[in-house]
Amino acid sequence: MSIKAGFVSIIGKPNVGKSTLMNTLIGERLSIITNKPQTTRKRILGILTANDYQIIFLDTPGILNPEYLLQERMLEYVFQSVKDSDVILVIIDVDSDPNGSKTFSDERVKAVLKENNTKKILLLNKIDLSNQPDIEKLINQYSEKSNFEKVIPISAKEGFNLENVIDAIVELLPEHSKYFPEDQITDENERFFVTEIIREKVFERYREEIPYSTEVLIAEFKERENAKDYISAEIVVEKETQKPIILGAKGESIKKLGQSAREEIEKFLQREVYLELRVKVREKWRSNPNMLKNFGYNTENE
Ligand SMILES: Nc1nc2c(ncn2[C@@H]2O[C@H](COP(=O)(O)OP(=O)(O)O)[C@@H](O)[C@H]2O)c(=O)[nH]1
Ligand SMILES: [Mg+2]
Repeated sequence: MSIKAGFVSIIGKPNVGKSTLMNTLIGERLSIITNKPQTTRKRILGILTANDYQIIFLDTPGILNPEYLLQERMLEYVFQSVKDSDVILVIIDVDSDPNGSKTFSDERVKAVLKENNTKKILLLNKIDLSNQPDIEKLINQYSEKSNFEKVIPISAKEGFNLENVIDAIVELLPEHSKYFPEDQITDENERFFVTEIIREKVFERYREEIPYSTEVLIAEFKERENAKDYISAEIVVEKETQKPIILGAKGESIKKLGQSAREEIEKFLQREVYLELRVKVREKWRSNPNMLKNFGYNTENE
């Protein structure tokens, strides 16, 4: 039997539902999802294996104009993913822009796709929030003038029409043996997902600049005999003034953060853990090349 396999990047502006789509397709919460833009910072891999195909999805950070070095690194992940792909899924959010035209003419998205001959599929997401005539208009509009192989309306959140997305991808993939073992769903380790879960809770709990100024590092991750796993994580912020905000009055905020993160981590790891959180200040880490490197924001040419 011939097998098709390949890499498929998911790209689009912030908040259109890229991470939701990958998680729904893989059936695991690999990528963090919030109602705030720019939560995904690196590219996250999700592997979907069936008898006759293997699709390796690359969830990427939202495309925007970088304002600091971290965002430049994030954009580099998008370019790299697109370069490595056999198929590109471009997502737009039909709810935030019923005309669609403005969303897609976004210069940044165009720049990423420019001079790229990879086959592309356009996904019109969040159709659960839109009405039928609007969606049909959009489909017609894009089918006519674009160079997409297919235009597919979906709801990533509700799982609507995703079989069609899979079929369309498989059709475009090259014949190739599987890249990963059948039971593997990602390439990152438990530590990475623990930091992502804590970051997600930071996004849910704090406002404005705080989540964007925060990085999470694992200081210690110990499996213990006759005791729960011990995880000690550092919440790194950019300024002294952000520290008391994370802590909250009498440490109430960080305590709640720790509780909700621990519950989610336990669900993900399917075992109980003891989670300790500390706050550290690393002045302007988002603009510091060395710190970014230490925090794992590597670029391909380093
Ligand atoms: N109603 C609805 N909301 C969605 C859908 N897909 C994603 N969302 C929501 O849109 C927000 C952004 O989703 P996320 O996956 O983090 O977007 P990303 O920034 O592109 O990765 C979250 O609040 C999601 O719950 C959808 O199909 N329908
Ligand atoms: Mg995302």
